[in-house]
Amino acid sequence: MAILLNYQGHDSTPWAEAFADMLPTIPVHIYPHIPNPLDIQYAVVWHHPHGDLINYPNLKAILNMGAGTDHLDAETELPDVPIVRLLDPDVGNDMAQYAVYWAMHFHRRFEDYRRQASRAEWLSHEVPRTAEYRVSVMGLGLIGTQIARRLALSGFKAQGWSRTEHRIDGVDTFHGSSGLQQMLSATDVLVNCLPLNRQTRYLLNSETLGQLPTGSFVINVSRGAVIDDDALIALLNSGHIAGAALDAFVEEPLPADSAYWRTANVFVTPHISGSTYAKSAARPIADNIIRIEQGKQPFPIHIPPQTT
Ligand code: OXD
Repeated sequence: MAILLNYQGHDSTPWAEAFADMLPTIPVHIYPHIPNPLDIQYAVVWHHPHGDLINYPNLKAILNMGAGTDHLDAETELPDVPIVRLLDPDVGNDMAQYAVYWAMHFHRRFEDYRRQASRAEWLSHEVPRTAEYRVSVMGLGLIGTQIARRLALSGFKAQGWSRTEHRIDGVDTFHGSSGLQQMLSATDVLVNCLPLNRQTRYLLNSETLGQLPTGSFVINVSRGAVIDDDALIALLNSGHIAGAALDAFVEEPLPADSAYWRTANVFVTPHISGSTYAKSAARPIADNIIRIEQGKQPFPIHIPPQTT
């Protein structure tokens, strides 16, 4: 038995060390150095080359090294084994901090104070009470829920939307298409936390983003293609949307000629809202391998969209 470790574009060493520590009896083979594909029972992957996973006939599970599964969902052929998403509370914690940071930045007008400071200008602005400032999370999966709870704990009027009904203590929740419209029209800051799939691609377009009140803000911590970039840029340029903090893009790295780099009040960050550290993230993956070896269900299992 062996683990295939394929962390494309990143350093695999800390992961191999963490697994050697947590699962000392299972050898770890770092892609593409796989002495014998028949040995591979667990594929721990991030952005593996498409088609590679069918090369391991004894595979028992695919363990994704991230929360987003869009790369796996885009596969035309996958072995018939469970796909397990990464659920690392440290990643969710960082993403929640990112959302709270930008919600505060927009609510308290810190950008205005930064500009004023450059002119030595002492001028205060009135802002809505924090408890009335409506910060809405789209997507109430495990991470979205963690973000919505943190926004509520930070004193904001936290709201959340999902396709089906969810209840979260301290968060006003909405669902379905009428719920979406209801929430968007009563939002000061929208936080996109939706996974990318057929239903969510460009869900935030000129119609839906246009339902946000004038002067609202957008934060994107999930995937670029949930947002129609042309629509968001047009709404930013017209002043309907007052600013955006964007951490995910259709093409990454964001190309130098992207209009986002040059649009006023757009803050681009390079997909860092929730960094994944081997020290914390290897633990839930190792625990899932142990669970499967004990004949138990791993968690959380991902159901690819084409089978739903
Ligand atoms: C993830 C990511 O999905 O880093 O985990 O984007």
